[in-house]
Amino acid sequence: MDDRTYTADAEPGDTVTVAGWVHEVRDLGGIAFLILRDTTGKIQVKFEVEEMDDDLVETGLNVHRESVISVTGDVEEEPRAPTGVEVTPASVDVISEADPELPLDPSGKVDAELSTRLDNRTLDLRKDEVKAIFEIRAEVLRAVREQFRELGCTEINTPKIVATGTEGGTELFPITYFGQEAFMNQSPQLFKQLMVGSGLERVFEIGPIFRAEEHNTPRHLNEATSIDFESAFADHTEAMDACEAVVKAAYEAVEENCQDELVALDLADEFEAPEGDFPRLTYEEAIERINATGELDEPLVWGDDLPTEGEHALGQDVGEHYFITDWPSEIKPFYIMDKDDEVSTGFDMMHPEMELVSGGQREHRYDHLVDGFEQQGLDPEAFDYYTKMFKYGMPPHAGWGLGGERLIMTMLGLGNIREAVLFPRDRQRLSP
Ligand code: ATP
Ligand code: AMO
Repeated sequence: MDDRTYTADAEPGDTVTVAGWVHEVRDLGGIAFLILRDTTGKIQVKFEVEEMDDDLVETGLNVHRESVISVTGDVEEEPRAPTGVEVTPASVDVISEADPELPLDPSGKVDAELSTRLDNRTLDLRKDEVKAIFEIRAEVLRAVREQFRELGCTEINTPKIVATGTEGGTELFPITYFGQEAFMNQSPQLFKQLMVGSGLERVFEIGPIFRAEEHNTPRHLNEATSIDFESAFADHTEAMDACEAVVKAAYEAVEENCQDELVALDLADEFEAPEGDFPRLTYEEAIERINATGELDEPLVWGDDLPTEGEHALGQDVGEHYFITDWPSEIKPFYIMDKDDEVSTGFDMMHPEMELVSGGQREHRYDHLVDGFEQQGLDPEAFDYYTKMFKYGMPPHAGWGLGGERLIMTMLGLGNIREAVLFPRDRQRLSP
């Protein structure tokens, strides 16, 4: 529709054609108002029942909510209208009539369960506060890409159908690949490492990861978006610096460019980009601080993974984003470089509510890498496509993976990670 005007651009004195959804019809007897909504906002359309053509009034007042219509008419100033202007229609065209029985109310006056909302995402995203999440998500990804560019990274895309897993502790989704066993990729881990040995040196990828998590939790998805970084000639501290820069850039971009969306989410007053360096605690300090909170029944000992309640207690104690460094080697994956017999270069970056990032310096020495596979009960032969490249000149390197939805979820204080995905995949949900 070339001749269409967005509602936000309709100025008094203009003759416009506005098109969008019927948000609401209010019939006050002699006068009636139709509120038309498009992606830029809403505009009032006024029907003076006695003075206007009967067909026009009938069309305008009988159209069901959420139908798609276009209205042509003159724009006038009207201080009592929600946006200060209104359209007096010369014609109304019903383009796509909506069923009067809506599965959910896009005006938000009637609350709907999350599952009803996810089943009807198209209608759900007509709400300003839901649309705002995805506008912010897009801004975060834009800002993250820009920050990676400033860090000198090249964007890569790696395969999602693979022959082996990498992340122990979470299950793989098996698929059949021309009669051969294959899996949906859990992480671009091995491929991004292969690339830092290739001459690209510093890479990032934003793409889906697939994890057959058994449980339904508010912070796990079966298909998530991983933001991955990997750099040659870097150690874990440089990887942490890059991680901090990327997370801060995301917050700063939202603060700067998404004020309308923050208002829609009722977050404009409280939203703050993190300032200052993220504290860096060692694993040992972390478990001591968790134990000191007295929140756990059993105190943690060296080698324990941090349980969810422990992460939460520590998050409350620290009160801002922070890193946990110097994890025990035994609970970090085979590809993480050890500092000594017990301690690794692995790190996690935490939001007070949950883990956002895992990373570390990588083992780039062929013999150590192959030994590491064996120690974790993995068959090095199956990973030959990966390990063999470590025989032909692999620089020291480090990197991390950041959960995209967890970043959005924690940034906006969403209670459920599914709020940050258009069409989430979980135990119960395979469509839409
Ligand atoms: P990892 O980082 O170890 O590869 P992950 O990203 O799933 O796995 P988190 O989600 O941060 O790790 O998990 C932290 C803690 O949350 C775990 O130690 C465990 O206690 C708990 N947890 C992890 N997965 C689940 C799950 N599917 N259901 C319930 N609790 C879980
Ligand atoms: P890890 O398994 O810790 O590390 O994953 C990195 C980050 O990805 C997010 N994440 C998830 N988000 C939602 N649902 C899930 N099921 C899910 N699983 C993971 C989390 C997590 O912190 N290869 C390493 C990264 C690296 O070392 O570069 C890895 O995948 O925010």
